[in-house]
Amino acid sequence: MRRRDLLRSGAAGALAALPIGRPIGGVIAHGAIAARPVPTPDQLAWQQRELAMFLHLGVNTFTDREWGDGTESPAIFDPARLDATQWVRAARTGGFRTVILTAKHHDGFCLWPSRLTDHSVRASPWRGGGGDVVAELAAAARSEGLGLGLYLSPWDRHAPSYGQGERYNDFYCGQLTELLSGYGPVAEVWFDGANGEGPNGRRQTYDWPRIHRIVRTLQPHALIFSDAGPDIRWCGNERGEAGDPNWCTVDPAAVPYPGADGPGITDALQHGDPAGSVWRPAEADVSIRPGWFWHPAEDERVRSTDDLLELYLSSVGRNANLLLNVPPTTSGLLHDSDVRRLAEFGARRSALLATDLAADARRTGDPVRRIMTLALPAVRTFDLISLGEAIEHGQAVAGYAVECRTRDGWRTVARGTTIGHRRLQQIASVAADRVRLTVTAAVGPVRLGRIGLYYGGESGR
Ligand code: FUL
Repeated sequence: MRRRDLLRSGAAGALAALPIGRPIGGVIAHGAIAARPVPTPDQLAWQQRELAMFLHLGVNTFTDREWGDGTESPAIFDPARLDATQWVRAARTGGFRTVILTAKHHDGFCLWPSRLTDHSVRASPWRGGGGDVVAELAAAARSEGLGLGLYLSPWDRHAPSYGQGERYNDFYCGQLTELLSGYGPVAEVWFDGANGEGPNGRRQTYDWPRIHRIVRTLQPHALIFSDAGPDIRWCGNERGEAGDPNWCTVDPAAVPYPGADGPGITDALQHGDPAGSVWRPAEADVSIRPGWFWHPAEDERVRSTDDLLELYLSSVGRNANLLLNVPPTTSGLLHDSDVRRLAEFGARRSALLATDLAADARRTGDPVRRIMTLALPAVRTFDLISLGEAIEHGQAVAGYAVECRTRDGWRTVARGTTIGHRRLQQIASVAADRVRLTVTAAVGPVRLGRIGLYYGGESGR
């Protein structure tokens, strides 16, 4: 049954009343509840990384467009000052742990010298035709300790074989093989759902099982992103907003293939499904500017630091990862404004989360009543609560409340739905010496992680 049906059919009460695991001699008894999905070690590590940076670069950078039509000449591609180390350092300073490059966008132009097409950097004036953006980024990411991700658009508006079934699938799988075998470890492979017409007006049916097999064989630790997973799902919008609630579990039938359209799909991507049979956490992608590619007219429209913090709260703070796009300019460098903004974002986020006011609290738990109490050594003022579940055991919390003991007695300061890896909840500033978290609804055994309390004041907003 889908989540919406659960709620509509009145089964929500049953959901809330589901028993949770009770410790009996150190063992969690799950009663009649079937085993719930848990992340693989790679999915868990991915979710703990929280932040990735997207890099959209290609012929569009030079035509000032968002989608090329495949007729662009490689002669226009010349990012003469390209410095992947600058990109990676800017990402690291902002706290990003992975960089994901558009190795090929919908226009079909390849940022690596693919042996399968002439439509690549090899035909461009950049580095005299001897350059390879993927190689430069892979080397920079490795030396700065960041993961590498690659976006290879299935939709190719240049390839003559596009729309010709097997012929294009062979071509696409060949390109994927080049990328996954030539550049060391790849952490994430990003499959966009766009499936438009090719140069001959025909559409292509992608061979997803074959594509996935290639990734699994060549890069067994790489996670596959697409609307339909299988490892990471799209959050359902390009605004960087995860749903609330947001489950890491999904019903795999809800979004059967990338780019699937129809009623309920956005909802399924946004919220996941508490009854879902597979673990498929959400990634929230959004750009630091209005467009994905660099446009000079948008240099004044780089998101503010406040805005980036809001994005962090609406993605990572809602149990999703944030994939923030920062596009290189025609020079091949990130624009100064973007670099500055990334650094400010990193500094503001670190300052906000630097002091956990609950670090020295005495914690007492009542797992049977699903309550955890923090006794602070003194009255403390905070306005941000960080909650987490130990998701290696799955995700179970469907509702919670946070109460605080203030000068005027106990009062509820926050209520919410899912927690998952992380739930960051801003509240009106409160001064309290006791904090109580109560899980009000759960769909399985609850394993709470740490509770953190922070104070951002004006700067945390
Ligand atoms: C979309 C694409 O069409 C955009 O150009 C961009 O690459 C975005 C991340 O995905 O579907």
